[in-house]
Amino acid sequence: MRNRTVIVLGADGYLGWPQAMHLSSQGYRVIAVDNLVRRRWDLECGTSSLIPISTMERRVERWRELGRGDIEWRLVDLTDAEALSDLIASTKPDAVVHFAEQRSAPFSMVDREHAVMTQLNNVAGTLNLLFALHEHAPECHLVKLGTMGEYGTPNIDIEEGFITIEHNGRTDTLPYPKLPGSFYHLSKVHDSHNIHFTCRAWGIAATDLNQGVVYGCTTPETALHPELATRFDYDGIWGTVLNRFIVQSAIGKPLTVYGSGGQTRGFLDIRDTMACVQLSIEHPAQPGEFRVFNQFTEQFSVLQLAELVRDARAAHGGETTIDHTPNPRFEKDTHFYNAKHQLLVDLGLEAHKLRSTLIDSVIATVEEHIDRVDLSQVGVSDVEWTTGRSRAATGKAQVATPAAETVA
Ligand code: NAD
Ligand code: USQ
Repeated sequence: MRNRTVIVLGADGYLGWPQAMHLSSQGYRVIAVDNLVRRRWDLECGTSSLIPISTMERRVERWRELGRGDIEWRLVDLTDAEALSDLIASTKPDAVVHFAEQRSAPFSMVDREHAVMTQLNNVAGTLNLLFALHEHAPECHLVKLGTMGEYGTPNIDIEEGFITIEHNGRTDTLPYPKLPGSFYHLSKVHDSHNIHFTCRAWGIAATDLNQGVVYGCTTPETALHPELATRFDYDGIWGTVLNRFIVQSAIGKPLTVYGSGGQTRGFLDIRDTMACVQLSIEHPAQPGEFRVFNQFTEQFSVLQLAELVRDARAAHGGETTIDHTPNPRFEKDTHFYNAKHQLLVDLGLEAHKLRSTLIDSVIATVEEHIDRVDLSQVGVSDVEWTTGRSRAATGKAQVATPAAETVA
């Protein structure tokens, strides 16, 4: 499988950049693609990565200077169908790893404009990709990042993509029912349906990785040089829960547990994201196959995570308080949760389990960049799920769309 061409879409992002380096280290020819819109969304939200991040040009240059190989950088917007089609036609990839979406649930819930932009960007970008693959690289394996949040929190076990149902004496295996909790999570459900359809109708080979919440910021490749670092978000829009709790704890602020903290989710270490994507590429789906893997390694409730962070801090003499704040989201406060996650293990995944040493090392990274923490971004997110206003109603600035000029 090595020496083959892999396109990483969304390669300027938290996961895309380390994934591009990881695959390059494994001997793949890597083409790193992004439209840099995330850097513009940061400007719009007044947010920024805690860890300074270099431009894509600088990153790939540093990678080359360190003798690690060539990562080919291309500025392409997935909503530009022609540019995307040209990219696929000219590179004929063996695999495409698709991270390039608007991935924040709170951002998608700000108002009508953010909801529409999220779904246009994500659903249309993925559709453009499916058409480009069908036309120019029909053998290519699509590895698409979905999300565990597609399933919601049903009161039965969550299977990996499909469930066998017996109904009125007949039996069938069908896509597992979806009950997502934001317009962002809904965009992933729409993607899954579109991908599944093109597998059946056109013979596309696809793996949908329903990933849980990712934590951590260090991989063997990001650790090589500060200019190879990946972004680390901690604010109320982009920061995921464990990363946020660790930053809050490092700066002595209370941990913002929404509600009772009984919301249970699947989690994984960023190094396991790298491994799962590699395993998926190395064991590709067959033509016409729509394969779904649940990509997480452990389940935790939000309160359990807060307690883990508090205890890790206490082991070093630090004190952390846990605040139960009203939940700005619309989600079940406590619920049954048992999601299967066996298929990637069967392919060879050896999970990094969450340990206090990992929490310690992220706290150390935060302390290194403590001057960059914006205290106004650390607290409870100010996006309320039930508001559902339009920009005109809120009087806020225009949402940045992918088609506008990009920022380096
Ligand atoms: P991120 O925002 O850091 O990176 C996404 C990248 O995609 C950005 O660099 C952005 O500029 C780019 N992008 C967005 N729209 C684009 C377009 N139209 N054309 C080209 N590039 C575009 O997000 P991330 O945390 O790295 O997440 C990557 C993927 O993994 C997303 O699809 C997300 O839904 C999924 N995922 C993330 C997590 C997590 O915890 N971070 C968990 C589960 C799933
Ligand atoms: N939460 C808190 N306090 C906080 C922040 C979050 O209690 O300060 C809670 C939320 O209410 C939620 C849980 O923590 O119940 C997870 O929230 P999150 O912001 O970490 O994760 P989420 O919004 O679901 O989105 C993130 C990524 C998204 C990915 C998803 C995986 O941003 O791209 O798809 O994790 S999953 O949750 O499995 O769908």
